[in-house]
Amino acid sequence: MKLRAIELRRLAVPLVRPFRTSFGTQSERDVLLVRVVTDDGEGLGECVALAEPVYSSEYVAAAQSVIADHLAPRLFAVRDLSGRGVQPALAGVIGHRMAKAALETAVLDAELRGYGVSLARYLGGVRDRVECGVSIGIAATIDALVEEVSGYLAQGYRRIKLKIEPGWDWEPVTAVRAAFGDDLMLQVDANTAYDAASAPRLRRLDAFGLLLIEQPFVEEDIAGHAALARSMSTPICLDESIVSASIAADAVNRGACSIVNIKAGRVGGYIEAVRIHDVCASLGVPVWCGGMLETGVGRAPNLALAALPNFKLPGDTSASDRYFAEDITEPFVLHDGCLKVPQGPGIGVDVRQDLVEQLTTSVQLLRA
Ligand code: NPG
Repeated sequence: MKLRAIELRRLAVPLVRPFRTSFGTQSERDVLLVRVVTDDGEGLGECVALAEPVYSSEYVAAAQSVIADHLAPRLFAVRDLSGRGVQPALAGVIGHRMAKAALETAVLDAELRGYGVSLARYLGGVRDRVECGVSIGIAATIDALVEEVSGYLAQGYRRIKLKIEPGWDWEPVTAVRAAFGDDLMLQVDANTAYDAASAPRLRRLDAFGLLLIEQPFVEEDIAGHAALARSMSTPICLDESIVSASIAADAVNRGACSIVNIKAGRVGGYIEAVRIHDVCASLGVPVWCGGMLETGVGRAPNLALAALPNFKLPGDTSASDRYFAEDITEPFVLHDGCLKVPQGPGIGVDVRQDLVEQLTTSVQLLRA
């Protein structure tokens, strides 16, 4: 395939409810859609970078800028481009994995649409529906949290993830266990909000039989996570720390985690995500699919990834209505706690162009 043009489109998509984590509150999604135009057809990807560099160093304006100035020219220079060729072509640029992932997804989408093959099949998916959990932000009060959890359980979500931070950990977990019992699949996510001094507080969470505690410490602190893992019965799961398959293998081998959250955006794309899946499978470490409040364009490939065999725990792959009043694709709807894996060619979804136009805040066109 020869790449002819790339369209970078920013959308402002309101969230149905603000999402508060240890690093701030999101009430609108600043979405960057990447559309590639090739001589064999078009493809689409969504960049998961947030508006501000608070989850990682990437943010959406920087992703747009690095694509326009540094990544696009490298892809335009490739004579015969394929999805698998994107990561090697961009290897000279350090980092910027979310920007690279969006490009790789769009190129894969174009390529697979040409073959008539779904991304799920291409990546090695083995199931046609995946079990879904839901990630619940820090609430204003314990009562509001319990009500929110109750609403999602009524919809059928199979597991609950609570965002925690110092001062919002023991109490919300106690309240949710008291309200919904010990059988509820429950896990917590700290988004790096703790340090070694707070380890005793984290160890108290062992009383609750949680599925896992996600990313308690800062991303670089593999040794700290290993020490914490040795001192707690709750499994440690890493998210922000795991940016490649080699780091995943290293973290597991050093005992820093026994479960891995995979987000294709965080690791530079779906090809690297599959490598992480595979290395974790070979080490006996289960994985699950994270989320970054994606629209349907980003949700569809996440579901394709989550169809792989070592995705053993429900993901943060919630239905469209958990995030948006109206999704920019056909909505993903929960059936019996599961979402269907798209089976159409490429990412398997198309955008509602009228709605996309309404939500668009800017469009930038790059040409070969
Ligand atoms: O359901 O897509 C989702 C969100 C899941 O909690 C979630 N994501 O750190 O994993 C994370 C977190 C996050 C995403 C936090 C975006 C803040 C913004």
